[in-house]
Amino acid sequence: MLIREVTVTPVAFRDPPLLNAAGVHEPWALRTIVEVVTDEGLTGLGETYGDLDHLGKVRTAARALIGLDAYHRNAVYTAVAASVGAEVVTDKHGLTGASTREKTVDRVFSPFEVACLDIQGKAAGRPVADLLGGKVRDAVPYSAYLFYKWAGHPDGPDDVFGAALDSAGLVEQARLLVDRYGFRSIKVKGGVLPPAEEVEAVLALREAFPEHPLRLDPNAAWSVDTSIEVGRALDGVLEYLEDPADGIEAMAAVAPHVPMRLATNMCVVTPDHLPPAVRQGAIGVLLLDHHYWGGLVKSSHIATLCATFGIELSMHSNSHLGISLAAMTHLAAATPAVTHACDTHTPWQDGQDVVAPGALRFVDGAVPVPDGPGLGVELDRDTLAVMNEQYEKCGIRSRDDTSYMKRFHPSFSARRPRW
Ligand code: GKR
Ligand code: MG
Repeated sequence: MLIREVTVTPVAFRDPPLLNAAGVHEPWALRTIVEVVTDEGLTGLGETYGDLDHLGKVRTAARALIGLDAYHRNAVYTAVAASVGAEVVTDKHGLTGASTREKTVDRVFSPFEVACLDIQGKAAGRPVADLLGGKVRDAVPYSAYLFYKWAGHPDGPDDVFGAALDSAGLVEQARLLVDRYGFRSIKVKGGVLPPAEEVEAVLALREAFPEHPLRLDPNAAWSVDTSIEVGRALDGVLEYLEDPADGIEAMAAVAPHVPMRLATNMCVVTPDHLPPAVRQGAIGVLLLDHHYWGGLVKSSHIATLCATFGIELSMHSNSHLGISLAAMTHLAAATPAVTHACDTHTPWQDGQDVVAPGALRFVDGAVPVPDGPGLGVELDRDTLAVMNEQYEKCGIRSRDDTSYMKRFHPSFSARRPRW
């Protein structure tokens, strides 16, 4: 099953002004859609980041894959690694931690690996979850991912979600997402307001949603002392506290002094980070993300490794489209150790998608695993063309929440720790 053609298409879709420790989301979010076509006429889909440096690497790697066998993950990885070279690509926003060469290669490899698995599944007439060991759950629970946000982008109209700039706003936003999607757990993106106000918001959510597990993620905006103070103030309230402080050492300094597990998608983001994190007891939950952990198979191996060391698993997300949601769902469905509801930004896309409608839906806050062959989703080519045109016109080439925030609040600083 030889790879005959690879198409790489950057896309842009509307994104609301979601606030975080790095700044605020720009009006357009970027992604890259990968299509791998084989000599037998099967097409596999993958989705990855849209930042220009990364896109360049994905395009170069695509050319290196022609003629390889879609079943030969190792050969595909080797070809991607050779095409990436020694350069290390880091995100401007810094919300997924430091980069290394391995993480750079893993990020470029991921969409091709997913596309090859999609092809293998289509060839076998089996869903991708079957290629990962078979599903252990029929539907994957996701969390309502709350953000403080402005009512709309300063240069545009208000969006359908409205503003959320205090506890009452967040509770209202939670109601909207829980009513619309049926989510059964809630995540708050913190690191935006002074920690005492974020504690108050979490307590307000606890009162409004007494049964929903809650988690708070300030993206390392706090010092060790602040992290301990917040952790203690939320004793018995949080399922886990995500990335309160910056880096393995700081997390290890916080962990023994707070009552809940610490989770991360920032201080452990590549295999090199696991040994020191385990040795120092820095984390109790890892948020997997196949987009930077080298695809679905490697993520599933990392999950097994984490379980060995008593580290629980959840899943991280950035703004994404349906190919990623399908891949995340197959991975979580086939990974028994993922015991926490996964994160997704899907609601914030408000229906925009490159995937044809019907294959993905939320039922009681969970996405039923698509049971068609491969990922079980198909491209909507008209929407792909529209989103590619949006990319060409939008002028954004790399996600830069900090510069966008500074246009409106010049004194804003994304320094860590901020509090
Ligand atoms: O979309 O603003 C965002 C999030 O802050 C995202 O970029 C983070 O990487 O969701 C992520 C997280 O859990 O840290
Ligand atoms: Mg996080």
